[in-house]
Amino acid sequence: PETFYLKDYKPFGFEVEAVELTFKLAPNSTRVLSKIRFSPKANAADPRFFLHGEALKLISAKIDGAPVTPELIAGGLICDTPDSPFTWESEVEIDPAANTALEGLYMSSGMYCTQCEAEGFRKITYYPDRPDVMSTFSVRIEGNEKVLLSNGNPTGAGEGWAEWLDPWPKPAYLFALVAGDLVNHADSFTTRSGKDVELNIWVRPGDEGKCAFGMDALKKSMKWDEDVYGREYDLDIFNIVAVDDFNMGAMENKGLNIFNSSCVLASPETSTDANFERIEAIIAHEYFHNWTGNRITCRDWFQLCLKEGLTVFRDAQFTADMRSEPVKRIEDVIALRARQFPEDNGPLAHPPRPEQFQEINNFYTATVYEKGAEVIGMLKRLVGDDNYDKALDLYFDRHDGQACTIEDWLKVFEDATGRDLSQFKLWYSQAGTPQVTVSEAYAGGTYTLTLAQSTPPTPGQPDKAPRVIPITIGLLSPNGDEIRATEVLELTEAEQSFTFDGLAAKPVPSILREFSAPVILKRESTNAERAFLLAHDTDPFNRWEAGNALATETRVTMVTEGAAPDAAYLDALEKLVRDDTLDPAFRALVLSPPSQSEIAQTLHDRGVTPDPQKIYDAAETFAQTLAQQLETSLPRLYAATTVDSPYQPDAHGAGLRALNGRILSLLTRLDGGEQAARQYQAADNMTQQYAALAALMKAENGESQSQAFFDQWQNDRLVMDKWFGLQVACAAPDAAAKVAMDLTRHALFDMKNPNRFRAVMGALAGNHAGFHHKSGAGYTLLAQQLIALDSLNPQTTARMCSAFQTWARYDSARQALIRTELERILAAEDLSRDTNEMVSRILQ
Ligand code: HT7
Ligand code: ZN
Repeated sequence: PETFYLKDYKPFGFEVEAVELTFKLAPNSTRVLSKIRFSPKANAADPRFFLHGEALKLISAKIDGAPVTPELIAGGLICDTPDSPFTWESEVEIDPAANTALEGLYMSSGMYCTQCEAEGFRKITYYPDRPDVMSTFSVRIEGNEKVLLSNGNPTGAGEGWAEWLDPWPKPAYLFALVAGDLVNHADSFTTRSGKDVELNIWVRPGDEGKCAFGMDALKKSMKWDEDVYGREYDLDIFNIVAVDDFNMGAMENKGLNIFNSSCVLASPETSTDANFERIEAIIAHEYFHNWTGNRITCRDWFQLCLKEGLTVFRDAQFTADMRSEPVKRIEDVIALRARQFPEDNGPLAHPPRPEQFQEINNFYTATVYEKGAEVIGMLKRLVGDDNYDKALDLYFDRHDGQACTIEDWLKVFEDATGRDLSQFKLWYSQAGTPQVTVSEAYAGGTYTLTLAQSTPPTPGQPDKAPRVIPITIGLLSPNGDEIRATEVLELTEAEQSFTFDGLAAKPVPSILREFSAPVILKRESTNAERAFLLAHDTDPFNRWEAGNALATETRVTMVTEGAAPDAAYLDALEKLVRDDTLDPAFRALVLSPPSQSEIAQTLHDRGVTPDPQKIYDAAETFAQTLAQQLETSLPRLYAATTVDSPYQPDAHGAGLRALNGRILSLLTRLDGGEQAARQYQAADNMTQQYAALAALMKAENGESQSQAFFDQWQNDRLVMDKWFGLQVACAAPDAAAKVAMDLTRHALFDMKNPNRFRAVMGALAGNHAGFHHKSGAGYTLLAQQLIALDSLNPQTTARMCSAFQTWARYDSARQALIRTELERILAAEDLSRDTNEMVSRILQ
């Protein structure tokens, strides 16, 4: 397969002045007519008239009205063209009903919909399908469906047709079309300059009652972007459509966002608090793309983190403002460590701005998104909040309507602040998670902190240069008072010392407050010091971090030495969980153990080969011991955290329910599920119903409730995804693969639906001890399923291959089993480019 390189970028040789598209919809034979005005650029680096096209049946082509016969080549066509501006016309036929890859124009539950990012538009018509080619689009849709939607503003409609005009020049990846018998939840928003915007969420009939929360989130996002970034919406209408079959979460098509129904539909009865929080964040994310992604887009796909990192950063700020800043930060760091750190420290490591790819869909990664956002967080911390605001204003002023690069982005910060960012830029080009080693000295009232940074080699990058790392720090006195408030140290050398004078005693440092940089901090510490920080640190993130470190150390000694759970840690947890002055959401997070996969990574980092079964046993023993220690207080805590008032998906209620759920799971270890069964019976919302079912299933005492759940929800796809996933997630290590396999044979299992496939196979990969069971049954099942899915949906297949990325952590027997399965995938007939690239990289 061809490899594409950042260094090879050449602009397209033609300007595209305007695009006119006509769609004549038919499930197996949709006709797409295009009329495009091109003008050749003077001195073009690449003067070829090459239009991308895939899986298209060319019916006719004309230039300036005269028929032409273009040469069809791999990936598109080339054609001789005049030297002056000309009009290109083509007619192609496509087959949306046969499109199971869910890229281009496809059908989902009887409706037509599109997904064009990154390179799906070329499956709709011949076009320069690259983000630096921007044009206005006018679209006519002919079809019998009740609702016919495209980007921009509506310009006319009649029986069986509708027309749309998007006046804002955009790349083809932002094109969208939806046609179906849909119903809408309508509302409106008045922008700060007084413009009325019509808002709609379009859904399948029956789902109207699940739109109110999403609509409210949309209006909050519109207001927030005006208040915080000064960004106003720029069309007369904003449409959101919910689609059942979708490869990712949602897509920011201009004026017509398309959502995986799991990321927009919500009701108290069918959605958990976590679902509500995620929906709010994704609606905000897609809306924020209107400026960071659509009005200012990417020059090429190597620059993907320009729009994704920034937009993730913006949606995180939004969630922090809507909910709790520390809780959001802790949640994000948990996710970063669970998804991005393994990527950055394994065979799939790549910089936030990769320099080569075979299939760009494989680079919609945690590194591009989440590390991309972390890099922006560091930049903001280094330049300060006011300078960040100045730089962003300059970015919008200078680059509106353009397709930009990371260089453009950094230049704006340099111009706005006068700061040289050449060293900072390494964050965009170097892969791998830096390790920062801390050593300390104290003498004569002066405390000296020495920080040393190094980044392990990653594929293609054996050596790394030191980066600029903002390290936040505060100092506590031995009695727990904060004696130095948070300040930012700029680590720029391989090793650097910082001094703090005038101290009466050796302080306790609180380092990397708010997780100021995506690094691994290495510092000798003791459980006593961690417990001290858990009790006294004024920075909530580092308080949680101290608890997390204690939890990790306890697990590690349980696994490696067969030790009992650390008594001091159990005491600290007990104190914390009973402390009603603390935010319940925070207490729930402190009570949540580090993932078993994370413990496996920690062991590996310390030179110990992780045994997934031992890690599982340690987790079970710890939870059982904690439950026993809390025995007398659990019923009271359970009662005190039970929310009796009518369900509201607000942050406070969600925090209480999260804590209540943790307590219920501990209680279930002692009462065998009595309380959980009562909660299941009484629950009037999905959060409590699901928490009770999960506790019961974990205790292997939930068969009747699982059946009842199925009976109640079998017609609700999204709730059924929960049912499928939960059974695999709760299965014991020796049973998980079998449970998952049986579910793939269930009448409601549908491999073509990515949500359902992920519910089962994603849960298997997430059941650490089950997936890595020594029998290898988990590996075999996943490989079989991925091979079967690849011919239908390469994008989802390739993404799920990352379940194997941590294989080098494990013992040689497991490594051999995984290698066999990866080689089996590679040998599959007609393997997609997507999956081939992923598996080859994992095996390298
Ligand atoms: N910009 C979008 C990324 C995307 C995508 C979305 C849905 C289906 C396939 C997709 N490929 C790429 C989503 C986002 O980051 O907002
Ligand atoms: Zn995005």
